[in-house]
Amino acid sequence: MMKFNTLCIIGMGYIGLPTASIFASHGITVLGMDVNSEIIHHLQAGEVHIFEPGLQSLFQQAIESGKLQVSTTVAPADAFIIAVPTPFFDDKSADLRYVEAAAESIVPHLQPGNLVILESTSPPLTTVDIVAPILAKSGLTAGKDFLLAYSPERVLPGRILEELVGNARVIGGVDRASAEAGRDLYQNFVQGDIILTDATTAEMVKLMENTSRDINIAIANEFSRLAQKFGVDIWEAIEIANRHPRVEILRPGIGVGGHCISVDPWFLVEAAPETARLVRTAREINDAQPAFVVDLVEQAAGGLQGKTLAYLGLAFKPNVDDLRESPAAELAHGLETRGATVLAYEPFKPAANLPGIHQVNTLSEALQNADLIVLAVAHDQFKKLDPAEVAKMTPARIVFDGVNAWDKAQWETAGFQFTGLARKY
Ligand code: SAJ
Repeated sequence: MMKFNTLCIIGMGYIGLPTASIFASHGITVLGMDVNSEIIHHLQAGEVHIFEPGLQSLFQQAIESGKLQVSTTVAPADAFIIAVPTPFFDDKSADLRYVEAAAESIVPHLQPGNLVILESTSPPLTTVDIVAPILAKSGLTAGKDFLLAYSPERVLPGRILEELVGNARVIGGVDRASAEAGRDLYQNFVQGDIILTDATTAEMVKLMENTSRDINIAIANEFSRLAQKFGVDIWEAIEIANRHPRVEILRPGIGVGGHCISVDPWFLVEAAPETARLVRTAREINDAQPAFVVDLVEQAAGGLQGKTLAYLGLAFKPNVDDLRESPAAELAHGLETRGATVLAYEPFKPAANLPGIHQVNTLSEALQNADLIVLAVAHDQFKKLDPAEVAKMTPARIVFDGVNAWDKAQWETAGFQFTGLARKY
């Protein structure tokens, strides 16, 4: 079994930072590196720059124990993990510049026997066709002089720390020794099964997981449009259908966001456009969902021109602070484009500075002059709102629940007209 004493993790974001903190808390000396000096500055001051339950205290302990340090430069280590973002360009092709830059930054430090792991979600063949050749600039060959593997991260934002430890982990090596070395590294903290395979299979597995979820949400969203057309309450229909032992329809909503599910399927479409047809269609359906919901809100409001909306939530899903690819932000834009003044309240990120979106700091600021209340994200604190209390804070008497988080009867009792996504009124 290989022993790793030192580890350098490149990218201190949603994956790299929790991973660095966990490794450090298991006795490994970790250097967390990020090219963004502002992030490193915050971390050096002991402040975690993202919201994830339990992360701030785990990070602090790791720093105080001396096992975790952060820096803007890479340093030699027994193993390197690349955990940088893989966004896409306007044409939906994968933007691998961060992955390439991270691999380049390892080159001067790479020593025989080191292990390099790519965690960033990437199109099939990235590890062997892109990362391995860059690392070869060191004069060392992957699978011969050093070990190289792909290990996708599959944690759910909001539950990252539990899932990092508990989830099954896939490690795909460029050869068997690389996969086994990866297992030896992650075994330091992973309690779930560790499954070894080759690098390209591991890349494909990750994309298949998120793509299948995207497709399942797309059918739920399409059902919501059909239900709207036929005057059926989609939530009632799904509940009944899901009593079938082999049916499990997911939740329709205002769209699909985040940095994973709304991005990853494009990597398959881009790699094989003629073949990945269902994948593309599902993406298009989910991307069009905010526009569909704009029409519903417009109907509920009796026109949007000149209306003021108390708009609750901008995050891409409940109880996270992540606004990347957020359908809630897109819906807000769409409503403004139709002439509404949208006062958006996002408790997890009160000052996100999204272009064109007017954010307010408190719920009451959003509510005080509103004509209509729109629930865009089912944060716990919004779910818990008491309609009778809300009624005292606003002149609005119509609510639109885009995510089926509120109880219709309660809002009606409090004097509101209740509308929502594919609801029967
Ligand atoms: N959503 C719906 N309806 C649903 C479920 C989700 O509209 O029934 C929406 C959410 O509101 C959100 C988007 O889909 O906008 C994605 O949310 P999510 O909770 O399904 O997934 P993510 O993006 O937070 O995390 C996913 C997870 N992948 C799978 O469940 C297959 C996670 O395990 C991955 O680690 C993560 O992507 C990633 O990093 O790839």
